Amino acid sequence: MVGKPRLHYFNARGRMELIVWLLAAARVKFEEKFIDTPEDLEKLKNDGGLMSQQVLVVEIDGMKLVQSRAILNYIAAKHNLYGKDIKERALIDMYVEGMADLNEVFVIFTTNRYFPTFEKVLKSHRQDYLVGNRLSRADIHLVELLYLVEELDPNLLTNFPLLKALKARISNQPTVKKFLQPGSERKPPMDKKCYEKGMKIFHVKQRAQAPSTGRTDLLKFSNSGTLDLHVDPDYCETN
Ligand SMILES: N[C@@H](CCC(=O)N[C@@H](CS)C(=O)NCC(=O)O)C(=O)O
Repeated sequence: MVGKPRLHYFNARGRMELIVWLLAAARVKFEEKFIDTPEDLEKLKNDGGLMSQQVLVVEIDGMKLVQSRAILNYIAAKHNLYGKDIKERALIDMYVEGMADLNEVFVIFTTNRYFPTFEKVLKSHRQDYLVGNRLSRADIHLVELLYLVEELDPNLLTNFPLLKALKARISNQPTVKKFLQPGSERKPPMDKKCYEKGMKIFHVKQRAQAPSTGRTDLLKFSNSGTLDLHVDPDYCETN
């Protein structure tokens, strides 16, 4: 019998968070092996199986998969969260790619360009989900982002009633509801301590200048030490 998927990453949201959301929504139990030190990362690299010496890694169904998008595709296809045919899949891919863009840009851009787009999609068909009137990875991805954006500013969804309704609907699905309870594998926003630990593990150099499209220039810590915006995974610029 094939065991539970095993997720290797450091103990933070980063690139793994969406995979964790998707597995939880699909009611899949999994194990997490956290990379806590630079030595843990070295060990993973030396064990082989890392295509380009980068993590994350997910051991699943006898495979060692890397590349977060490939992993998300696999999980979505396996658990029926990827549309009923290739046309629905194309729509899901289109939305998911939009959401990936959305992850890379500033909040103001997000609310001005992308939120109206998804609000319009929901308005156009008046269905409960983005595609095919049933839950797909696109809904999970969008709701994860809505939570993230609301952490930054609870008012950002004010003008998007259908997005808010989607968020409430998905959050009420039993699997997601459970995942949103304290004590689940869902990670908290990154704080300064966690950020610095990640920098150390991945030998990341802080960029003096924020990239024009990245979110790193918004990496400000509040007095409580909480990050105002989560770290753009592409921020990992190694020595
Ligand atoms: N496209 C890859 C990117 C993976 C990636 O950039 N991983 C970073 C951590 S966030 C890493 O492994 N950095 C260490 C290194 O490059 O040596 C994915 O989506 O999984």
